[in-house]
Amino acid sequence: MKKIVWLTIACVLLFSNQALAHTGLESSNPTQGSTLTEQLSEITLTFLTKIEETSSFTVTNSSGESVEVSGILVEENVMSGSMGDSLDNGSYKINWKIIGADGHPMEGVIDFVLEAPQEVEDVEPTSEPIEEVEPIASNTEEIETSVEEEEEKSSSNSIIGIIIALVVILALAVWWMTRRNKK
Ligand SMILES: [Cu+2]
Repeated sequence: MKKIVWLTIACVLLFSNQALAHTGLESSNPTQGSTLTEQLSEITLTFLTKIEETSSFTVTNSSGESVEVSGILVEENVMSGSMGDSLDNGSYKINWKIIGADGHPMEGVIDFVLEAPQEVEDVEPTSEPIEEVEPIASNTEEIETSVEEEEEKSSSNSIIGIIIALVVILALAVWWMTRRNKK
């Protein structure tokens, strides 16, 4: 921590005659804290100064797993990358790590939430199996695997919702019965 403070002071002293030499994030797409209602195809980070080509970024989902980003490109003060597959709805973090024009390494995080309409039907067949409704009628083995698969998806929310509803109903039933017994 001390090192960073000294480095920052050194940077400010060395480049005080050029106010913009000390790099920081100027703008980004998506912006910090934003909620997207459309699929994200590209991420763009714009910095205050030119950045080193070794600069990079990663994207992680709410479980901390990294999401594929392809073709990260650094051009002057702009760093961009394309999102490989369409993302599931949920919250994400863009973790950027750059070296500015003054050689000062910096990093930061941009949070965003994706709430796009999920294309489930009439989509070209993808490698990802889309069997979210059928397993109810079939055997338990299939249900187990599909539950695992769905854990990462936003549809797990509805399962949690059903479980919560069942627990609430059960609790109410128990409460009602004990109450009745006491009378
Ligand atoms: Cu600096």
